[in-house]
Amino acid sequence: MANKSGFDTDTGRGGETHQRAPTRGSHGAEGHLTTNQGIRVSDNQNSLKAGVRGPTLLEDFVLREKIFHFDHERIPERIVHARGSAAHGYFELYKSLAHVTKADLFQRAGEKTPVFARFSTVAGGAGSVDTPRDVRGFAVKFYTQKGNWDLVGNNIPVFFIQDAIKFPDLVHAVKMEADRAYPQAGSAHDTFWDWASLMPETTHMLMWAMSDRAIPRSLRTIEGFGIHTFKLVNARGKVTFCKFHWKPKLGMQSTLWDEALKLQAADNDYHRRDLHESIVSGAYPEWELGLQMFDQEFADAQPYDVLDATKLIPEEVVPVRLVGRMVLDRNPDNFFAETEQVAFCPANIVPGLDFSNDPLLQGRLFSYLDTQKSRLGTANFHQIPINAPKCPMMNFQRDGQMQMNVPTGRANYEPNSLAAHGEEGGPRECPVTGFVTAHDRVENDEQGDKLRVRAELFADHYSQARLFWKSQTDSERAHIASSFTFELSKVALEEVPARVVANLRNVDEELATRVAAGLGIKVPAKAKAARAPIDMPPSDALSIQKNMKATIEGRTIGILIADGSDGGEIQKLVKAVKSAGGKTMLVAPRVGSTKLADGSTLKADGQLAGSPSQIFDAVAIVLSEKGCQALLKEAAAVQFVMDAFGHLKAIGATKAATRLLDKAGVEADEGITGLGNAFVKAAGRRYYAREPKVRTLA
Ligand code: HDE
Repeated sequence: MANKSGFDTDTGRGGETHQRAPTRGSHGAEGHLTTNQGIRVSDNQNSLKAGVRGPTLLEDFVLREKIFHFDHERIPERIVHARGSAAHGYFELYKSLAHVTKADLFQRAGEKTPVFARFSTVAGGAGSVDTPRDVRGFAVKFYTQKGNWDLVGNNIPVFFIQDAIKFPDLVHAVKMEADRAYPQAGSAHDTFWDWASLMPETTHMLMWAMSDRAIPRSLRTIEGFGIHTFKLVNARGKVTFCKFHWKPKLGMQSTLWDEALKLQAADNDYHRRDLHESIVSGAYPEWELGLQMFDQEFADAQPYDVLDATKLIPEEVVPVRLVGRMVLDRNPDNFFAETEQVAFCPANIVPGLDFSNDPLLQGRLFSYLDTQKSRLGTANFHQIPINAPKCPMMNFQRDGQMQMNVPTGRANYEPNSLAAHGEEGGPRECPVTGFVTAHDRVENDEQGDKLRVRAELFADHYSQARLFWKSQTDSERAHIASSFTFELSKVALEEVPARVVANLRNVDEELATRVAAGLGIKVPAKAKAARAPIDMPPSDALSIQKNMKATIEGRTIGILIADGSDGGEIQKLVKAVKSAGGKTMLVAPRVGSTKLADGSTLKADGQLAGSPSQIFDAVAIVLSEKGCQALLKEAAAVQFVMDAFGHLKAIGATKAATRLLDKAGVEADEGITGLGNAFVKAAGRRYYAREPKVRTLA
């Protein structure tokens, strides 16, 4: 018979209509299950009912508490940068920077400061894919001994706009369109390009966003930038201007557009998984922190304004001094508690650093604190462990929703004389060690007037867009022209593509002509430039391809095998890749068991149908004649090889696999090798020279 919990005491089996899980008190249990009030729960399978088939009772506080909590598990996602992945780690200083900054974390060579870094896309929602064409956020919280410093940057050194007042317009335009709620994570649509085409100040950033920077291979292979000019302040109060850079240890690496599109289908979580798995495997992601330092005299002599976030300072003009490294060596324990609840804020700076008057930065100083109140629901969000400083924190702020601390005593105001009466008096300000705003004179032509204006050099919208274009390789230029063409081909508002091309004519006539030809439109009259662009010397540092590392360190090689493959050959290859710092993944038509040449069986890591070659950096095709014959009939195998070739990857193959390579249209070049060392060496690169053979670019 059924007892009150629906459990058949006679047979030990659940009844037909009220089954219970057979795991009570068994596998992996640790301690007693309780409610949030600490009451032990007797039955976590059945709600309380009036009779076996009767209605559920309102008094079931166990059920109500569980569902109540579940109903409120989500918080508002970030308005921008909603999709993100993060990790813990440390920053290690190479050499003391005491001569330029008194910031505590920059004083002692070799000292490590704990960090939490979150990477993100910008436009998509929290559940969107990892690989759209988009800017990547690069936000780092340094838990220094003198308070938290947040360096909240992107993987592109400039931004779309110059003044914070345009940010809501930018974000509204780029996010999914208001009425139809698509596209969800990309800029290739009417409203973005309508807005951008009317905002010439976006031109430089558009060049970057249309380049391969916006389709990175891995979060581990992106650069990071603080973008704005900041100030370093030393113990004597001397100010040095500074721009922050992060340089990835693995070098930069991007995907191709066709590959990025196919990655969206192959693995929505491609970047998140890559970050997580690399940390699990001990291949810790690493970046070096670099500083570009300059003074007012330098700033005054440049043909651009260092307070304008649409401009960069070429590294060839002010070198990037590498001052330390960041290593991410620990995955979050809980995504929600850490990655979701982390609250970055550019206003979080420590003594020794300061803001510049960049009008975009100034707006950000307000926005982030404000947004946290609406996301995390309380002014006490700094008490959440991931946000709390790791140094002492004392003040007279009290109460508020979700106050987690229990402040003692009566001293919730200052000044007070309670200490004189034997009571706790609380902390006091310190003019010596406290944060002091760096000396700065607010000056403008009309001293003292309140003005809604921009400084003169902000009007130059094209010189640096041209600098970027001139600094790219031919292949990178073809990618940029093709992305403009692709994105604008998705725009239905007729006059918009022409408006973009009219702007591009101020950047480079050839670029404008290529985009117009790609779109099949007439080259329009040049847009009137608010300020005539100038020519700046090209900067190699702006190109990805000129700065790639030929290495398989941190990369993954897909090895396609089938019945009849040679186990010895597979093993040799796996060993060679591993000793060069790479990872391998065996792919076979059946994941369970592949029958090798010697009759033994091998379990693959991935099934061919679900492991297309776009998830790998290079592929090896290890087949016997018989195996090759069988795979000639597998569309996924042909596609595997065809995409690897089309995505300009190295392909190493056994002689017996030749017919499969032929069927996939593979033509010989430097990247097509046998197995062995030649392949391991070739696998560290992409073969951009192959591209004209596989696709027509603008
Ligand atoms: Fe942000 N930005 N932003 N932004 N931003 C946010 O803060 C904002 C800008 C950046 O991983 C929001 O917590 C304004 C530039 C990153 O949690 C919000 C302006 C740069 C992240 C916000 C900018 C960034 C954000 C959304 C123009 C590169 C994700 C939720 C004045 C230097 C941080 C939140 C993370 C997030 C506002 C422009 C980078 C709404 C008003 C420029 C990496 O406060």
